[in-house]
Amino acid sequence: MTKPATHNQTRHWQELDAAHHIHPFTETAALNKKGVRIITKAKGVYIWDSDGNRLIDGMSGLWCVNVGYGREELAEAGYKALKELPYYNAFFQTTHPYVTELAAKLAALLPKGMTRVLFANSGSEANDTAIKLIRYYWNLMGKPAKKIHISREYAYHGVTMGAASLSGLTPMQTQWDLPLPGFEKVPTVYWYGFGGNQDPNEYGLAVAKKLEEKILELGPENVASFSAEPIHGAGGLMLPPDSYWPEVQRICRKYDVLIHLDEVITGFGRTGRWFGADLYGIEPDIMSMAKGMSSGYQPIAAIGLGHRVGEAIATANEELVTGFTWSGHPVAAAVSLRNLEILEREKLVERVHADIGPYFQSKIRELAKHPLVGEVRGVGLLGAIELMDDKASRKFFDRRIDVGTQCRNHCFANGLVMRAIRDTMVLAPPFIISKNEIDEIINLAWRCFDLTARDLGKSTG
Ligand code: PXG
Repeated sequence: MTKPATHNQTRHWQELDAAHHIHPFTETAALNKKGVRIITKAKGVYIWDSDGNRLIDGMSGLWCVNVGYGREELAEAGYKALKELPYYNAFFQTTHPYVTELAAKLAALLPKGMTRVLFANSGSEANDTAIKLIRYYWNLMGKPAKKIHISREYAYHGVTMGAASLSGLTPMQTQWDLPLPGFEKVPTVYWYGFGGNQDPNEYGLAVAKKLEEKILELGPENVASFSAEPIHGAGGLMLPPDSYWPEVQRICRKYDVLIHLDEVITGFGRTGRWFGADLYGIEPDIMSMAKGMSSGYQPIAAIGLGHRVGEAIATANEELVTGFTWSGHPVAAAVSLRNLEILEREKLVERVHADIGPYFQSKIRELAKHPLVGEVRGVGLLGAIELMDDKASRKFFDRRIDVGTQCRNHCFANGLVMRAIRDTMVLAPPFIISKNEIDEIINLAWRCFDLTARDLGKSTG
C-alpha cells in the first residue's frame, strides 16, 4: 500500500476490527468506541497510518525492528526461502540448511560456552521452553527436588502459562489465576523508585541480598533457577547498579541455582553490546532470545544453552520431548540469518555502542531540564524518562491520573511513538536512526511534555 486509504476505508477497517478482532493488552469496549488506529506502511524509522499521517517510531514496533523498516534484502531472503523450501521441520532426525546455519551463527555470537540452541516462535515460548529445560536439567542431575523458579517483581517474561507465572507484573496474573505453583518472586532493582537516599551500589547489593534470603528461605535444595532480564524492559526500563549482577551471579553459583537470562529485548545489540550478558559480565546457564533476532520481520525465537545444561541435554540418551511445528521455520530462519548478517556488515552493534547510542543518551538527558521530568536513564538505544509530580522531592504522580497515558496520547497526536510504562516514557528506536531523527524525537517529546504539563496545570519548559 503506497497511498493513504480513504476516510471511508479507514472507517470500514475500524468496523471490521471492532466486530471481529480482540486485541492484546487492550480494553476492547473502550477501543471499539473510539476506533482503532490502523498502520498501513513503514520505512526506515517511520510508520504511516491509514489517514496518511506519518509517525516517527521511537519504539521500533515493540522493541524489535532494530535494522529499521523496509529492508529489501530481508524481504528477498524470505521470498527465496518461500520458493525453495516454504516449510520443513527439524523433528525426527531431519533438518534444513537455514536452521542449521542459524544455529551455528548464534553459537558464534552468544556468550562464551553457549554453543547449543533450540528454536521457538516467540519470547513467551522461549521462556516456557527454558522453564521446561531447567526442570529437565535438574531431573537429569538426580536432583528432582530443585523445581522452584525465582524471578523478579516487575519482570516481563511473556504471556503463556509458564512465562506469565515467571513474570512479576501482577496484572498479568490476576485474570488467569496465576502464578502456577513453584514460582517465587524477589524484589526488583529500581533505584530511582525504591532506593531512596541509599547509594545506588549499596542499594544494588541490598536487593541482591533479598535473592539470597529467598533461596535460604525456600532451601537451596529446592531452588532450580533465577530468571531475569539484564535490564527490565516492559516493567519500566530499570537499569541495575554496577554492584547488582556480580553479586547475583555469586549468590546463584554459591547455591547452585541456574541463571536464566531473558534477552528478548536486550539481545542483538540494543544496549550497544551483542547481549546484556556481555554488558554486565553475566555467564548465563540458559538464555531466551526473540524480537531483534529477526528485527521483527518474522516470528522466531531461540533458547541458548550454557555449557552444563547443553552437555546434559545433548548426552541424555533419551528423546527430548518438546518442540513446535514452526521451531526453526525455514523462512523465519532465513530472514533471521540475513538480519544478523546486516547487523554485522553494517556494524550496527558498534554503531549503537560508540556513535548513535552515546548521541541518543546525551540528547535524552537534555530532557531532564523539563520541569515534568525526573530521572532520565538508559544505555545504548534504550531510554527512560520519568515524569514526576515533584522532581525535587522525587514525588511520583498519583497513579489514578495516568499521566503516562496522557503524555503518550499527545505523542501519537503529534507524530511520535513513545511507550508509557506507568509514568515512565520509554524509547527504543531502530539502530539505523540518524542524529537528525533523534533530534526530531527529542523536539517532539519536549513539546508533548509541555502539552502534558499544560493539561495538569503545571509550568512548561
Ligand atoms: N521477555 C521479554 C523480556 C519481553 O520483553 C517477552 C519475553 C515475550 O515475548 P513475546 O514474543 O512472546 O511477546 C517479552 C515481550 C511492551 C511490550 O509494550 C513488550 C513485550 C511484548 C509486548 C509488548 O513493552 N515484550
